[in-house]
This record gives sequence, C-alpha cells and structure tokens, in this order.
Amino acid sequence: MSEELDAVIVGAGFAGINQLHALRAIGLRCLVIDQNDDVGGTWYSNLYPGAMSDTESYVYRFSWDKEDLMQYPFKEHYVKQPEVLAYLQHVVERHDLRKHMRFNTQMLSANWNDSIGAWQLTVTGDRVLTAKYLITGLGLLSAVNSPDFPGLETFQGDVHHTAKWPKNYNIDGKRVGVIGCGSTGVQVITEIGRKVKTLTCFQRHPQYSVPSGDRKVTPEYRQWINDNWDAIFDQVRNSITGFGFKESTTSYHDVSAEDRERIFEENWQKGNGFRFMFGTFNDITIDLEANEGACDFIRRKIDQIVEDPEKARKLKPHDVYARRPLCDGNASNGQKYFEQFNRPNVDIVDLKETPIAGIEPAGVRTSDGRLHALDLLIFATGFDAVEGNYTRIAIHGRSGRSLKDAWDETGPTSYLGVSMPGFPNLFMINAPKGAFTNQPPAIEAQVEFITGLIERAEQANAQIVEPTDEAEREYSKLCEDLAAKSLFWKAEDNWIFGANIPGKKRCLRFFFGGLQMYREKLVECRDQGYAGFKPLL
Ligand code: NA7
Repeated sequence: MSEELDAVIVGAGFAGINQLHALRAIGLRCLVIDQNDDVGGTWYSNLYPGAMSDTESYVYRFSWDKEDLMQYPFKEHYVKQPEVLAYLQHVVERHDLRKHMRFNTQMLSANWNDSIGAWQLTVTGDRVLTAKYLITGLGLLSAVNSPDFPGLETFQGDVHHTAKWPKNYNIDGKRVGVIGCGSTGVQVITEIGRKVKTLTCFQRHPQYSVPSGDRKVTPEYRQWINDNWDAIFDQVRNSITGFGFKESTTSYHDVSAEDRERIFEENWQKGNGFRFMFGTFNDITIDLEANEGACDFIRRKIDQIVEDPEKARKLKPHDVYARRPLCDGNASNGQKYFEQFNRPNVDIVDLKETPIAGIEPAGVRTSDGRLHALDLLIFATGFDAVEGNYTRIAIHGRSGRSLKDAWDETGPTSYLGVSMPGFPNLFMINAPKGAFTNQPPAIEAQVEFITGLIERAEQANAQIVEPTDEAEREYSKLCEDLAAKSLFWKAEDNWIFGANIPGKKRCLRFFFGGLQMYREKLVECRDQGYAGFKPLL
C-alpha cells in the first residue's frame, strides 16, 4: 500500500516533534513515523534507574511556546526521564500533533526517486510512503553499543542495556554488575547503590564526574525564571554550550593559585559538568595546564570523598579531562556518585588491571580468576553515536548511492549539520557535524533553518533542494579547523570521534564552534539566499 505526503519525518523525539510542529505551521501534509509505540525517542526507551537530563530543567525544553513555558511545572533543577517523557507527550497533546504520527512503524529503507522528485520509504508492514521531503530525527545517541563478551549467552541472570530497559523492572535486592562508567553508568550506579544487594562496577576508563547540584525548585526560583525567560533564552542562543549558565571568559593563567582553587570550588558547589568545564576558565578544553588544574581538583575531591584508598585509586582518572563532561546526583534522594563507593555493598573493578576474561552462568570472571556472582548484568556501554542510526538503514540518494557508502569515503559529514550532497530533499536533524551543545536549542536552530529552506523551495515551486560538494567540503574544513585545538582529541576511546566502536572511523563528528557560532552559520546561509545549496529548480 502506498501513501503520498509532502514530508515524512522519522522519529518522534525532541527533533521530530519540533519539526512536525514547524512544518504544520507552513501547511505541509506531514507524517511522523516512529518504531516505538509512543512519542519520546531517546526518552521513551532510556528507562534505566537514575536516567535524567544533565541540563537544567528550564533549558531542556522548547523555547517557542512561551505561554506553556511560563506554566509548565518542573519540581527539581534537573528533569528525570519520566518528566521529560511527560513533557514531550504534553507538547504533542497541546499542539494536537498526535493525529500526524504513526507508531510501531520503522523506516526500513529510503530511496530517492529522481524521476518523480521524491523519497520512497518502505516501512513496517510492507507499506510505502512517498514524500517530497524526508526529515530524520533519528537521535544522536540511540543506536546501542552492546559488546559481545565471550560466554554472554551462558549467563543465567538478566542482561539489560540501559537504552533498552524494560518497563517496571525491579532491581531491589539483586546482585548487580554494571559494565560502563560513562554518563549513563554514573547515573545508574548513583541511583541503585542503596537499593541492590551488591553492586560491582566494571570500569575501563575512570571519569571526571562533578556533582549536578540538583535540588528542589523553590517558588522564588521559578518566579525568577518566569520573569527572565527572554533574557535566559537569548543568553542560551548566544552561548557556547546552550546550558543556561555564563561561560567563563577568564584564562586559568590569568588568576592566582588561590583564585583558581576558589573558582573550581564555587563551580563544584554550584554543580553541573558542563559548568565545571566551561564556567570555570575559558581554556580548560584547549590548554593542557589549565586542563590538568581541573583534573587535579577533581582527583583531590575523589580522595576526600572515597574512604577506601584502594577504591579511590581505581576511581581517579589520569587521562585528560576532555570527554563529554559528566555530573551526578539527584535531588530526590541526595545521592552522589563517588559517595556510593563508601557503601560496603558497592565495589569497583578496574578493567585495565583485570579485564573481563569471560561471562559464565553465574556471573563475570575477570582475568585475576575472580568470579563476580550476579543476578543482573547492566550494559551501560553507550552508543554507536551520531551516524550509527543512519548507516544501519539503507538510505539511498541520487544514483542509488547509500549514505553509508558516501560516509565510508569522506567520514561522516554534512553541510551545516543537516544535509548531504547527493541526497536531495533529505534533512537530517543532528547529522554528523551538528553542534556539540545542549540538544533542545541546537535542534530548534536546525528545525528553524530546515523549515525556512523548505518554505522557500515551496514558494519557488522548486523540486530539488541539495547542497553542493564544495559547500560540504568548506563546512567540513571549518569544523576541522574549529576542533583542531581541542583537547577532546586526546581523550582515549572517545565516542565523540567514533573511537568507542571497533572498526568505526576515528574522525570528527561535531561542530565545536559553539551554539552561537553554529546559529550564525545557519543565519548567514539563509541571508545569502541559502548559499551552498544548488539553485532551487
Ligand atoms: P558512553 O559515554 O559511551 O560510556 C560507555 C561506557 O561503557 C564507558 O565507560 C566505556 O568505557 C564502557 N564500555 C564500552 N564498551 C566496553 C567494553 N567492551 N568493556 C568495558 N567497558 C566498555 O555512553 P553513555 O551511555 O554513558 O553516554 C553516552 C551519551 O548518552 C552521554 O554523553 C549522554 O549525552 C547520553 P570506556 O570509557 O570506553 O573505556
């Protein structure tokens, strides 16, 4: 069965919902499809204990519905998974978007048909959708990475990846192992340490995690937010990270040792990983000495917090502080990450010293011969990030060339983080080389740009919207230049460069110039008549 539309939007998360709302406003016939059975995207499936956004609640939402922003409640400084999901459901209901959505519907393949100037998608149930525009919001971090440890299939307990967590799973009293101590692992460990019988944390790289500073929202605070919405979002749009705090303009080298300590301590107390990295000094991510100053501060905190020196030794990172910055801690239960290791039931295994030798029916055996007996093994092992969801689906552009083949050649890339030469009328929200920032404002910037471009094409009666090779190359070069000085390149096995997945190309996947500059690039392109796109025909 075939259906014809103006636009198909794939994914019903932040990106897809925003894009549907924007395209409906310009009168396009749209359909959102999603493989899940309801809205939410990432926030639909990441049901693991402790899941929360580590962006302050008031900037982890859409800025375009001010009336709603002024009223919609949030009870703590950080929104937890159930609240983010409820918020997205609320937006869908409020704007009557559900009637344009179809669930349990997966995009199986997408082919550009030059003769009709449209995309043809095969979706679940052997159905075909034909649409002039294909817009994807597949999620930056949703194609799961599930390493295949020898003997895994023999394990007699439960195994769950955090991003495929079963609804209503009861963890209480279990002997639990967590593999992975990234953003997700740190959240899970912080949440469940007090609930489980034993918790064994299998850690490959220790991480620099700082407290989130989560706390209850007071009426005064909420009033302050409501009184300052315009200024807040203006600051967000014109910042580097889009996190709602003031980024530092001071170099680590321009202040005394006492002031450095004071500034680190103040930011540790305020909380938030991005704040600690970008709010303390302006050279933490580009200057090794400044970076080491931050590392040394956090290592001393770990020493102060963790009572067992052997556990503290294992938990202290010595790598550069140049991964996605982490934070931990939840207002509802007052728990923090490093404090968990003072519990007698929580242990840390350093996989660099004693790697996993194999998994057995009763648990995980490490190379020192020790069997860690478990009822539940949690994979907090992350994602095949950024292009992972694109290369797993057959998306064929002009001449039948797949996106995977195109990116195998060039490395994952795009023009302005949204489009690719050879793939007409395809707009990818968060394509490779999108902004490395708080996601909702970055998504908004992309949706605004894509919608403006489509509107312009429709006004011009154009059939094809496609960037030039040259524009993609120039944009990619800009991204490379912006990232060249970043210490992020130096962190081992960083997913930001694809280094967490065996065989994945190690290269840049983000625009590191910050949200303000990213938005400026989009506006510049628009104001120059969508420069870099072939003339609209
Ligand atoms: P991450 O940040 O990629 O973390 C994954 C963790 O899993 C990390 O500690 C990895 O160790 C570990 N890992 C991965 N594979 C293995 C194997 N084979 N053996 C042992 N340990 C392994 O994913 P998250 O889900 O925590 O966070 C990703 C983003 O999602 C996050 O930034 C948020 O924005 C949402 P490693 O450090 O590579 O040694």
